[in-house]
Amino acid sequence: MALPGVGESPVVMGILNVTPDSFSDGGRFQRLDAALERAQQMVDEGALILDVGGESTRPGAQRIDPEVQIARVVPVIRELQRQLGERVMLSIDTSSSVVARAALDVGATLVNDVSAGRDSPDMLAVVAAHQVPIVLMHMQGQPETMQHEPVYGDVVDEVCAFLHERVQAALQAGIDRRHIVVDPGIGFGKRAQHNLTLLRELARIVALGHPVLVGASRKRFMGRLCAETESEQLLGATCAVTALAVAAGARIVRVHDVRANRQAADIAWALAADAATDAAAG
Ligand code: PMM
Repeated sequence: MALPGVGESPVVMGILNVTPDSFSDGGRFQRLDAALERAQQMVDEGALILDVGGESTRPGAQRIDPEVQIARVVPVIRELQRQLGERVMLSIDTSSSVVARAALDVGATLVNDVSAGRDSPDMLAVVAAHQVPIVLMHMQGQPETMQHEPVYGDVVDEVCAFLHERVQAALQAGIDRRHIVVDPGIGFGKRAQHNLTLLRELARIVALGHPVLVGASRKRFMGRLCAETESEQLLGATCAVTALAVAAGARIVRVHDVRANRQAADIAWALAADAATDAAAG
């Protein structure tokens, strides 16, 4: 399994949070068999990447010791590699290089680091040594406090400059250019207006020249916009963002509800391809 190339259809990354406090899974997938069943379902629904995380990064969440994260994710990734490793990429969602290394050792094939390699000094070197892709995400602050008054001059400029700097750091550490994915970090130290501006101007992030991942699934700012208090009721909002993000050039969408978002991505992709055909013909 490889990352989607230029001109290839967008990829759905299914979220498999193995945390007791995940706001969207409610800790239901803590047990190994339940996690495996959920993973199989997401693959059947069209996920080509599974993102396994043992630490919640929702606003206000406490950091979890690497040992605890490892105890949560390693058995799941080992078994997923055995059962589904031929069909999907297995992503480890962590900013700890210790956890990343443990996950890579049992078969993870991608690292999703919400700190973009800043939390662990050797994260980029670990990823380079394993020759796997990495997602570099923008976040202002830390999950504990990031929603306390986030401030930007021009949010798109600042996110682009940050991602550019982290891409350079990854390249310097020896990570292959084709292995770098960038992510504006929807909801990470951003007000609703910042998230909207980033989504509206996503093309500027796409122009950085790396596949762009968007993770908006069930995020709080959408609940506020749609007057919806339950995160599990945000499927329509999530699909709308998926379609718009794919239309703007996003290559990977990170979601809880794979089937519906797969459909939204497919429609947006088909429309974009149709427009490209029309433009070429006329
Ligand atoms: N969001 C969450 C966790 N990990 N990783 C990336 N790359 N992008 C995101 O937007 C992102 C992430 C928080 O959402 P969750 O608690 O529902 O998993």
